[in-house]
Amino acid sequence: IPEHSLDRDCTTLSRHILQQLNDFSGDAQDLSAIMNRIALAGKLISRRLSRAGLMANVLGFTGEDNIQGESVKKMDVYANEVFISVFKQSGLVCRLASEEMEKPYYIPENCPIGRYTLLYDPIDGSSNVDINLNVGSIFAIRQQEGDDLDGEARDLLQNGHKQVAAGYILYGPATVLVYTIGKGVHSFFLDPSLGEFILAEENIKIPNHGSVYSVNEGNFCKWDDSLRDYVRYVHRHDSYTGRYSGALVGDIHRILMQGGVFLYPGTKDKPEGKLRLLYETAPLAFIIEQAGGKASTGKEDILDVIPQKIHQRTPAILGSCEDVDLVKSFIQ
Ligand code: AHM
Ligand code: MG
Repeated sequence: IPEHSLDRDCTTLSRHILQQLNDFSGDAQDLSAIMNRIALAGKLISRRLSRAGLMANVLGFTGEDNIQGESVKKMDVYANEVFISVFKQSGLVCRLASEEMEKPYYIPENCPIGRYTLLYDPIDGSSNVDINLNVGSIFAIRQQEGDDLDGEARDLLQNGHKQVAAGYILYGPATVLVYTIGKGVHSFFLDPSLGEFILAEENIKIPNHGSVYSVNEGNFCKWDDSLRDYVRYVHRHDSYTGRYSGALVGDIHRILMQGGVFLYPGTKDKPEGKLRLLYETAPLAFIIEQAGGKASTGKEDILDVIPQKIHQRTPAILGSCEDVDLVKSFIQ
């Protein structure tokens, strides 16, 4: 086999990150190792999801509520723990903060040497699990600042520009991992026979405009007039089509590849909307901006928002530049 064909067909995730960083310094090695662990978590979750209907203890609820007041599914618990366990003894990540845990989890054997923190939503769109539709995991990596002696993780209360890497794993018909380390956006497909994520597309660029708008119109009556006017505008124009799956990762992936806009606005009773800044909107904003799109709360760029608390929510408008600007023109 000629060497170049191997290069083309088999660029693995870890190799890609090292190439991207173009050096073999400690930081680059660390980042590559962290991404490898995230990929391992993705493989484990993907494997479990693919056996959902065949194995006991995969589908359904645990009977408990999480810190967000939402019913916890067995897959939420499993996936949350998978991310913790892949980082045990890695020496890299001392803290993990997730949507499912009230406070960050500290891995004793990695603290304080592990200077990175993983922020993640283990299963995004968990209402889709029981009906065998796509779900995802979302992640971001930040570098720890200060010693966090009191375990309050206050250094996480900074804006999204502090993310050194971010991405998501989409568990669809195939499992896809999309990541950025601030040098473009790249996608990888999981080859189950190799157990490796293989490069699919480098430097993905989101189209400047797309026909899709993705929003839960069931909330129409709870929105501000400005947003209702936007949706009425879209209804009047033939060139738009609605797509909403109930799983953010899938909806964002469609928009990243084909253009359009995803919205989860605030409502009258919940002005901050539903989506969490540190685990959902900031990582996805990093991806969308790196792909040449825009990510806004309606008032400011999502990446500029400084959270007051780790589980903070923000309204979200993400997607193609033209389409995000159109939504904003109604809001302002
Ligand atoms: P989850 O992480 O608890 O599953 O919640 C986030 C999900 C997103 O994936 C999706 O876009 C949204 O919640 C759907 O919410 P709604 O049913 O209110 O439209
Ligand atoms: Mg979520």
